[in-house]
Amino acid sequence: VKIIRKLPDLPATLADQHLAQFNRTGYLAFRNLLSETEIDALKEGMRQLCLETVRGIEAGRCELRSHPRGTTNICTVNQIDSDLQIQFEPGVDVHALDDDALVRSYRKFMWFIDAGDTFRRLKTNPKISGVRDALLGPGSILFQDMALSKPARIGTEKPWHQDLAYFTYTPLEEILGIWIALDDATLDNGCMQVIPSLVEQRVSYKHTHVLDCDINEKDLDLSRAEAVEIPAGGVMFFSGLLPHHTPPNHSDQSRRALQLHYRGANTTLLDKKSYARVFMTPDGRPAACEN
Ligand SMILES: O=C(O)CCC(=O)C(=O)O
Repeated sequence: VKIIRKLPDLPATLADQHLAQFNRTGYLAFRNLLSETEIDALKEGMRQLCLETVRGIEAGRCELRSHPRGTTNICTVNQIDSDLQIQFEPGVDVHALDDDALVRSYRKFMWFIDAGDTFRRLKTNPKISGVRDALLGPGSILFQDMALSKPARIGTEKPWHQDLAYFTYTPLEEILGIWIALDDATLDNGCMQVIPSLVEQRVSYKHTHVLDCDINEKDLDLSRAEAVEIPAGGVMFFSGLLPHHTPPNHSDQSRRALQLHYRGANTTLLDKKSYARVFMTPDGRPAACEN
C-alpha cells in the first residue's frame, strides 16, 4: 500500500486546486486542525464519557446489549435516557475491567457530540466549517457523529466500504465525512486506507453483510490503495463515495479519532427502495447491504 505522509497544513480557505483534488481523489487530508490543548481536552472528554456510561449500567441508566447482528460480537451499551451509545471490542467484559482497561477497550461512541461543550464546540469550529462550506456549500447539516477508538493490540478492523452504504440521502456526492485524528494515525495502528476515486463518476460498489457492511475486496483495485497517515490534530475530509477501510491495530499505540457526517442543504432522505435505484452498482444491483 502506498503511504501518504507529510500532509500540508490546513489552509485558511480552500483553493481551486484543493477542490479539483477533492473531485479527483474523493478526499483531502491536512495537519493542524486542532491544537494540543484541544486534543487533550477531547481525549479526556472521551475517557470521562466512557467511564460515566459504564457506571451508568450499575445505576440502571444504561443497558448492555449484544450487537444486533451478532457476527462481530461487539458489546453495546445503550443509554436509556439519551442517544449516546458505546460499543466495546469483541469479547470485552465491561464488568471485569478497571477504569484504565475500560478506556483502552471501547471501539466506538455514537452520538457523542452533545455530551459536553468540548465536543459541541466542534460543530462551530470555523476551520471545519470553512472547508465544509467550500465542499458542500452553505447550510449543510450534521446528521451523524461518532468517536472512534482503535485500541492498542485489540482494535479490530473496519472492512472496506463506502459510507453511502449506511445512508439513504441523495444527491450522493453531497455527503461529506470529516475524520479527525486524536492520536497519530499510522499504517501500524490502523489509519484510514482509501482508494482514490473520481467523485463525479459516483462509482458504487456492492456491499454485503459479512463482518459489517463490506465491499468484496475482489471488486476493488487494491493496488491503488493509499494509507493516509494523519498526525494527531490532523483531519481528512472525504466523500461518502470514497471506498475506505481501517485495518486492525496490532501495535502498542492507540488510535482515537472523531468522525462527523454532513449532508448538503438540498439533500433529501429517500426510502430504501428509492435509494436502491440511486446507490446502485454499474450492473444495476442495489449497492447497499440488503439485510
Ligand atoms: O476510524 C475507523 O476505524 C473507521 C471509520 C469508518 O470508516 C466508519 O466508521 O465508517
